Amino acid sequence: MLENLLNEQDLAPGGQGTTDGRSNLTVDFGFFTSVSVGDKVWVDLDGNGLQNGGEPGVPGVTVRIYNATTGAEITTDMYGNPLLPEVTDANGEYLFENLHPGSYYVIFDLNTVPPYYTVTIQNVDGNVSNEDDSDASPVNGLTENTGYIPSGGANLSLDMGLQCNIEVDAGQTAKICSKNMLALAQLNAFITPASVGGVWSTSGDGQFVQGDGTTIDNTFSGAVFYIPGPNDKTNGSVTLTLTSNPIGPCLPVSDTVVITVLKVDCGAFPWDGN
Ligand SMILES: [Ca+2]
Ligand SMILES: [Ca+2]
Ligand SMILES: [Ca+2]
Ligand SMILES: [Ca+2]
Repeated sequence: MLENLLNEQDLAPGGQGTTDGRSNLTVDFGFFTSVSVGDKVWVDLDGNGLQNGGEPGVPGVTVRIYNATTGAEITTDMYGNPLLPEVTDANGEYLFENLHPGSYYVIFDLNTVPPYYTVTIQNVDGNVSNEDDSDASPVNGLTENTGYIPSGGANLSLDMGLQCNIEVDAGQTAKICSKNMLALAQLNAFITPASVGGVWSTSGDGQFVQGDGTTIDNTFSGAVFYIPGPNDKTNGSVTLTLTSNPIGPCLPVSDTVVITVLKVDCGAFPWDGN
């Protein structure tokens, strides 16, 4: 890489000394001061596409940097040392250092973003130098270009905002007879992504149990049946609520489903509609 640093046209014939007799080490000998590109992945809790107070950083996101002119990924720094992809730190920050002056873009590796996030709105500011807006494409994590960063400069504007994206659906209404258990599978409830997990709760006095019909378990992954309680039978219905687990800065999300509890013993006599 050294040959790239020594810009031949800035050297006198033979490569000795300078053409104008005045020494400008920065230009004449290519001793550029390096430039930097960064610097943040954060949770855009209010979804406005900008970094606001109290919005935390997201660690563990891989970022790669590219030459905006050639489209080539940058894999060595200006000193010829290997330049590895950055991974955002505990504060959600990354920084590529020791780069040649030039124009760059980065690609945030969306495969390294936790599945309960989606990328927030892009470029609400529209200004390439805005250090607080999100520049990443929600489709592929690609940012805009920095524009030319001169020797000694830095562009810390290439950021990506993420929004919590957890969907909870408690499923479809159902009817059960008072002495029967409700098979929760028939509700077709879901939490997306499933890895977030969640818990069931009831407005009544019944219990969630595992597949053995007796072991109490209100987790979404563990509960198989709902057994209506005395009040559920008296009321004739009960509301079940499915709530996602809190994860990172993402708040729990809930949905409800109403279960009709028929005041009949289905096994004893036909239901008369009351
Ligand atoms: Ca925000
Ligand atoms: Ca921008
Ligand atoms: Ca920034
Ligand atoms: Ca920005």
